[in-house]
Amino acid sequence: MQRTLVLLKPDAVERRLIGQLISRFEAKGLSIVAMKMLRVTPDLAKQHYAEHVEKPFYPSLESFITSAPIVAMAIDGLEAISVVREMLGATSGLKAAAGTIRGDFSSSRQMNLVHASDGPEAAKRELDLYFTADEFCDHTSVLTPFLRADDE
Ligand code: FUP
Repeated sequence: MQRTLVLLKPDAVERRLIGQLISRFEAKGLSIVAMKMLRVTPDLAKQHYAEHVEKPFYPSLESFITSAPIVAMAIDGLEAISVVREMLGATSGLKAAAGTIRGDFSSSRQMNLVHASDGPEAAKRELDLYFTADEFCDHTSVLTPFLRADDE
């Protein structure tokens, strides 16, 4: 079982897509175990995108990610980190495969709607940026026996 951080970015909120996007993760059988709406500050943006802060595109990226509220979620599931990344598709909506979130809803490299952690270390670091330990609502759905076999 893995836990990953998912952000529905300002474009998702402004375009009124958060319901459709959350539905995709629910339909897949993943579990949302924490969720909040917040405004990313420039300071949080610099922490979140630490690896990109020195890059030429960073000022534009920070301007975008702080431009409107976001929805942050912690999502649990088997292999959740790679499963969610596959659901997002390639970084640019212009390159992302049809059927992925970015492929279906985005035509941009920057306004690509959703962020998700790209590995276990990033997931831990990013979850700590957005949530405190008492904000995770761990639970086992009564539907679990219909979502996967005991030995999966
Ligand atoms: P991803 O892991 O798919 O979110 O993509 P990256 O970590 O490579 O990039 C982080 C964010 O920077 C992406 F959401 C897109 C954005 N970006 C730009 O805005 N301009 C660029 O030239 C490259 C990335």
